[in-house]
Amino acid sequence: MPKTNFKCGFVTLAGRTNIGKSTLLNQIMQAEIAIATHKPQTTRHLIKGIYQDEQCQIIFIDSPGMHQPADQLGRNMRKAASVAIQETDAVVLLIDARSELEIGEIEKQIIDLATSSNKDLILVVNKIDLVEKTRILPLIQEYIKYTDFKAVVPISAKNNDGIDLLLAEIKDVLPKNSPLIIDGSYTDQTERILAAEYIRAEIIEQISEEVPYSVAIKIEEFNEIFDINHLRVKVQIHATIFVDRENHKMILLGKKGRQIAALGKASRERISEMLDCPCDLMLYVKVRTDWRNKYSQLKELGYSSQDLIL
Ligand SMILES: Nc1nc2c(ncn2[C@@H]2O[C@H](COP(=O)(O)OP(=O)(O)OP(=O)(O)O)[C@@H](O)[C@H]2O)c(=O)[nH]1
Ligand SMILES: [Mg+2]
Repeated sequence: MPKTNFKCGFVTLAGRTNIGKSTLLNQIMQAEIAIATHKPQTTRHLIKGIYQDEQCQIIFIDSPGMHQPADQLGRNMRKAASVAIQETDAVVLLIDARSELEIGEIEKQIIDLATSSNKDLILVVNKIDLVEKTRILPLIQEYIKYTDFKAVVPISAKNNDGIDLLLAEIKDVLPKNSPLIIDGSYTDQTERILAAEYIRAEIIEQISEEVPYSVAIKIEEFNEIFDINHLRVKVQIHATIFVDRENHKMILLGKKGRQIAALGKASRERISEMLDCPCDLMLYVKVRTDWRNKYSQLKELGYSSQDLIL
């Protein structure tokens, strides 16, 4: 059945790190498909969220925040973000409502990359809950002096404010197309990936300083147990947390293993809720020196530039 006026396309959420891209994606999808935390460089790979209504299908791509990379992992993350801007139909550039009244270097790079690849650009001023309304217009004026935006939308991703308007503006710029994804899925994030990401989110939230940046999670086992009616009654997960220094391992384990126990408990609750069934979670911690700069280890942990993009 051809849907002549149906619209469908790819939309990349771009912006500096910690600006609220993943929070916005989760809010649109009404599900935690991308972990969002108060610390920068949370998102490491491209994450698809597929929004669909009567008139359109929007394939959102949440990308790692643009930042100056400090290691090979960072360079791969930046490459993934650049590809996501170049290979999409439209780019939503998120900026912080609290920014100085000038365009930041990172924002310029994103705008230039999007315009040189002929992408439609939508400007989103996020975190408007944190500022006086009078601050927003002068900031927008700086941006529209620099380039043409198809639309400008102030939002609070956290408070779900302005998001309907943003969706309407996105629909406007999408090409006419039949739905590209027809299997009814709403994300490309599997339960295994989400389980690993929820463990990483707990580490980011519970542990301070640089430890979360040195962490990679590998799901070693994911065993589903079914009853005689084929209903899933339990999932047993074994996961290894890799760190790149011995003292980071000590911090993760904590005194008398208290820290790892707390991480296990919180992660298990979060994962059980996502799986909608009880789960047993075993966590192991291993040291792999400088894994963030070693190609073979980045590949094994799913962080080669190819893995981040696909
Ligand atoms: N007050 C307020 N906080 C927000 C808003 N949107 C996001 N945040 C907070 O900003 C922080 C970063 O949010 P993320 O969604 O992880 O940001 P991100 O752009 O995905 O960050 P990276 O993945 O590191 O690039 C979190 O603590 C969010 O709760 C908002 O509209 N208002
Ligand atoms: Mg993110």
